[in-house]
Amino acid sequence: MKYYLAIDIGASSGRHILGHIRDGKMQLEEIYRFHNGMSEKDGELCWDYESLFTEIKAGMKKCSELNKIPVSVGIDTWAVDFVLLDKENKVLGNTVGYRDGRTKGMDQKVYECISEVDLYRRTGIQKQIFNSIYQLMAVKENHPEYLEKAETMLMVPDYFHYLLSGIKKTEYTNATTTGLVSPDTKNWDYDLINQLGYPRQIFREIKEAGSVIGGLTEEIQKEVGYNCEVILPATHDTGSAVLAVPSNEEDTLYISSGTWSLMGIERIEADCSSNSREHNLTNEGGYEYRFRYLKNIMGLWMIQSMKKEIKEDYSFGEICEMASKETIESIVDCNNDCFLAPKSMSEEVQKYCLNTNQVVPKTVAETAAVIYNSLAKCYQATIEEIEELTGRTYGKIHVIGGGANAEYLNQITARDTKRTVLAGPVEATAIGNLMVQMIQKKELENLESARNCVYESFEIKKFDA
Ligand code: LFR
Repeated sequence: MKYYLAIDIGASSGRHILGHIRDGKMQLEEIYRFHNGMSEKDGELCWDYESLFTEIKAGMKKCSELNKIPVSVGIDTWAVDFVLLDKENKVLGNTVGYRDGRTKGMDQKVYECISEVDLYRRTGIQKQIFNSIYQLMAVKENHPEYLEKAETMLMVPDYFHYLLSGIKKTEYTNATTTGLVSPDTKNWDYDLINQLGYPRQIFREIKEAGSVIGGLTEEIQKEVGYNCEVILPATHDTGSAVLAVPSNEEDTLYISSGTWSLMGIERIEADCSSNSREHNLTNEGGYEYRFRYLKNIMGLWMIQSMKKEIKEDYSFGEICEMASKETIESIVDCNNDCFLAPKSMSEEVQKYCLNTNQVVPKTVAETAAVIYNSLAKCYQATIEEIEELTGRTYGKIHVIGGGANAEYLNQITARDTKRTVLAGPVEATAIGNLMVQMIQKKELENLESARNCVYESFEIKKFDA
């Protein structure tokens, strides 16, 4: 049996999933799971990459214990965050995460170098205040010495791949989320980088998803008990997840539902028009240079944050079930920046309802109901925008990722959008990560047959409009 290892790290947890193909179907085995989150350090919201890497190795060791040694391993994480390494390959400064407030006002600093309109025309990346382009501006403003000392900038999964293999490469799909890559050349936009005054030598060679970058270093081999290849998956988690949409139809609409809800379609060409910019749609780079034309919607982060604040230990399933019994009709704008990193999510939702003269939710169930209903409304508005921008119509919505388990949200999404919702697979990100490794190793023929394999292998639930 040939095993492949996907390490998928999301904003709230990470997991090691071993995959193999048996009788034409993909089989998954979750062998390790660990917690993740940002915490405050010196007043900044930071990730803890050291402890994440310890977890990465611990999960890899598990393969030895199980005697299931993978042929290859690939890591995906959320996007936009990076490390700057000095000449000794040490991380410069705090490992600040994208929800930190350091990017406040950095958009204006960027627009002093290039206008917002020109920036979108060149990169096709929607404005999100946390994009790496604005984070780098924050470093330039507050810690210019880090940029002076930096030899390398690596995105988070690239950094972990480097720690595993000793090789520094930048994977394409995640690189595009920096807002510094050209959708035409698929390479760093060095003119833009110069215009912004960022040191161009720190940006490493970009490699396509599916590239083999090497084996494990000797030190790592000793620690985990084996050697295997390191293959770049689509290292941006959304890039991996969207590969696992179980459809080869032309007009396929998806929501990659987890901490964020990423709603959109796949395209061959990027749309960098002003119309597209005004609707704040993005053109993220994908596997085989396809583009994910999508919108970031705040997503289940709102539920996750609320869950952390309450004393009761409800599961996500219970919260969803409780919300389904409520009748409150208040709606918040999920994409309002006030929900990005509030001190208290429940209070922020209440404040929003109060300020907009709507019924204020008081209980956990009511607050969850407001959040779920607001998400469904936002999905409805987003479909309309995408249909208008593409001139196509979409009859179904594929919901993939952890959020595909949220039954009530699936039901109201079908109700509000008047579209059939097809929910699953839940482990889309790990599956997409595995698909790229398996295609590279010729276990699967190509993306089309891999998507057929996903369709055959995993449960997909249908919710009628
Ligand atoms: C989802 C995701 C989104 C990205 C956001 C921040 O996990 O990767 O695609 O916009 O996190 O990195």
